[in-house]
Amino acid sequence: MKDILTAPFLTEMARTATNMYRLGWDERNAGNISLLLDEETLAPYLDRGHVLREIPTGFQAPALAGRCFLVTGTGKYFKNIPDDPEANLGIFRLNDDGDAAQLLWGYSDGGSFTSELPAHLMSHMARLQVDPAHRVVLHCHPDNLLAMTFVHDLDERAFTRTLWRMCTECVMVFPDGVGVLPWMVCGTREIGLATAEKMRLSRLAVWAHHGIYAAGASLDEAFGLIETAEKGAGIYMKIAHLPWKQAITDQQLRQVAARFGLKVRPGYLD
Ligand code: 2HA
Ligand code: ZN
Repeated sequence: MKDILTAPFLTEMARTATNMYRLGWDERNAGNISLLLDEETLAPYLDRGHVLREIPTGFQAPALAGRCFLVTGTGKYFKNIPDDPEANLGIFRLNDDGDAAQLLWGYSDGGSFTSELPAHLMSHMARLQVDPAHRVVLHCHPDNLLAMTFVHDLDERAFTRTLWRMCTECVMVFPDGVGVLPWMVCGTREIGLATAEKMRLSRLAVWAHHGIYAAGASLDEAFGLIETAEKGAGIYMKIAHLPWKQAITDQQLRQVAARFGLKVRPGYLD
């Protein structure tokens, strides 16, 4: 077996968490990441039959039975991941009933997966239905997106359109828009279901007064989605209270969509 600490999926996870921490998106134990690992990716590093312990998840995810995930640990700090990946991260196989994690590596101090596992696994299920290349779910607490949920309408069409108008790249990076949930108790099955429902239509879901979820085929894609939405939210928070002299128009957004062949969320530019 190869040394798992050299596995690209592990080093990239640590690098992503570090970048998120440095950007201020993951204070203390904030945020969580889950990465769906294909069998051939994992095989050189771990024996899927060697289970260290089994941790019930408290909910059913039958569509993901037998699949393997790399997931951040509950209560762990993103800033510490590069120094001790084995304590702060875990790799598990979801059992055949899809309701328990069979730990294969990590959580070495007796820990467990993130408290937000329901939102992660339910989002993975929703995204895989619409995108077979889907692999990653990211959650974090970026300042400007959070701030925006206090001063902007939470209607997701309005929220999306505002972000699109804040910089030209926004509609290009997330033409599928941003889902928005009202404030809900985090870590629950309910918020997991509501997040997954949003993820059917867009790869971004904002949790009002809490943070954001992103999904993608890679860590870079999910990270880039949040980075771009947070950029838009930052511009908004800088200018929302100032008189505007000019702005990007709907007609200009439609021109961008036509030029780059974007599949813009239906009804959002009409
Ligand atoms: O894991 O961000 O939403 C800490 C959180 C909970
Ligand atoms: Zn959170």
